[in-house]
Amino acid sequence: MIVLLKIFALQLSLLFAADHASVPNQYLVKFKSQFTNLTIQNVKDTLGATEAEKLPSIERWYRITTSNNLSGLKLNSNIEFIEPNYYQYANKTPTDAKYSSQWGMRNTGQKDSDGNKGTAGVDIEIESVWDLTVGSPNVIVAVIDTGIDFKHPDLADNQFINEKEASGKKGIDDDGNGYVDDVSGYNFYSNKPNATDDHGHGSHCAGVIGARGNNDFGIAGVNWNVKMMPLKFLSASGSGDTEGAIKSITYAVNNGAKVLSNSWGGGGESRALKEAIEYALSKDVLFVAAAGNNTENTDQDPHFPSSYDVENIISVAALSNSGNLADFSNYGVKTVDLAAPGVNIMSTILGGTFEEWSGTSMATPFVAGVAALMLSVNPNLSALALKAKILATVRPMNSLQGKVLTGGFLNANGAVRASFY
Ligand SMILES: [Ca+2]
Ligand SMILES: [Ca+2]
Ligand SMILES: [Ca+2]
Repeated sequence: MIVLLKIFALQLSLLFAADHASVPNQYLVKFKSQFTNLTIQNVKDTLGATEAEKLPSIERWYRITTSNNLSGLKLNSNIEFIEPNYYQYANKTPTDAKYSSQWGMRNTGQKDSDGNKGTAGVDIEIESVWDLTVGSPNVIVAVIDTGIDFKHPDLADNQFINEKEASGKKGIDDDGNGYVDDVSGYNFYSNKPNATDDHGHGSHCAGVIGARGNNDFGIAGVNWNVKMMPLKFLSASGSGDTEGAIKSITYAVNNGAKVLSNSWGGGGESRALKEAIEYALSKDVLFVAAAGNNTENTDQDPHFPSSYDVENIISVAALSNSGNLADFSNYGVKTVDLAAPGVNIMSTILGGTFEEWSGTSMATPFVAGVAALMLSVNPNLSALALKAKILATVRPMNSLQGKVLTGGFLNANGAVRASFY
């Protein structure tokens, strides 16, 4: 438990380093273990504080007021730990200009771009998560798709960079991973390092996972901070082959991704592709897959890769803003695990712009993004633990009963709060 809390504390200090407003002149101080029974006067005298109060239940912690500054207080040899008394914010709402269009994040009953009125509260309940974590640059999510346009200003900050290649020599495989100059993912469609997006689909998915949040621009991703690794195996027209998919999966697994977001499918059943997903399982990597857009029961007519019977696959159906299964979405109580927002989803596309798109493709990165948030608070969670917690914390909906395994849709708040242990 101590280890987890320490990790969490570290995350907070990393994540909020840029915007950590605190109560003026106030600090939270922990005295070293030999100081178990200090009086308030002892505390004030030791720290030059004008005021002090013992914090309840946690040992040797005091909140103090002093005009001494933090770096001066840190020199005091009686102190084990000291931090500013940070302001905390309930239900953090980001400043992004298009946030009010993101019904999947906060559904107030607003209309989507087709004029469909939402049902207030049908969202992934993310705002209370952002109070705990907005993600971590230590978590790598692979987007296996048409590439990602990192020239997009809302995506640029969250690009995965392979530092050894970035600081290495052109034409040399500096990190010895078998790929030359793979600075940021790989393009298995053209067999070259540049995995930028020439379609838009991969960038749209990436925006859901990790568009920079709270930057006054565009949208907020599920993660405001994360590293997204683009694996491009789909062309400018959105098609690719099984070989490219397999190479993308194995590259992502071998190069640090813990979550793979797969908004594609529809090919025939492939033993090789299934074994690539089993390889991901063997390396403890989660495989999130779109259930497909054919309005079919995939228990009867399987859709691949989402219908492969491999434990690390989460298969995702699409939910509308009124809380119904999308009319195009596949379903199946054996082969589809849960639903997530997937109709008229506002996200990043080519040219630095934004559009609302629909599909189980759009639902999938919500789940992949929440898995990344879970890893930001507990990097030790296994792929199967991530899956179990995501499935156990869905919000049940009548409209999803008999349609998906859990009978519910993604609940980020439940999933992340279940991730600390
Ligand atoms: Ca390399
Ligand atoms: Ca190189
Ligand atoms: Ca933004």
